Amino acid sequence: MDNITVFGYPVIAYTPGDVNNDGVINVSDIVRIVNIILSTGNGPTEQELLAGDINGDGDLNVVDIVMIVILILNQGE
Ligand SMILES: [Ca+2]
Ligand SMILES: [Ca+2]
Repeated sequence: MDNITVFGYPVIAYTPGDVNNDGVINVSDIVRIVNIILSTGNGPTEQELLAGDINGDGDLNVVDIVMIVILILNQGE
């Protein structure tokens, strides 16, 4: 088990679902996740992994895409 020491550990700021970290959750974030899953372009940063892994299972896949779509739909009300 890892030490629980947090001092000096870099804190990564992220918003769940806001994968590209532009302040809004929209189709651009979906596109980014799809690109990550398909391994096109640059690999995911730690921030992208944290923001994109909505269900927290440590992986980016279609489940996270579905959950972000739901987030997008719910924020438009
Ligand atoms: Ca975004
Ligand atoms: Ca996930």
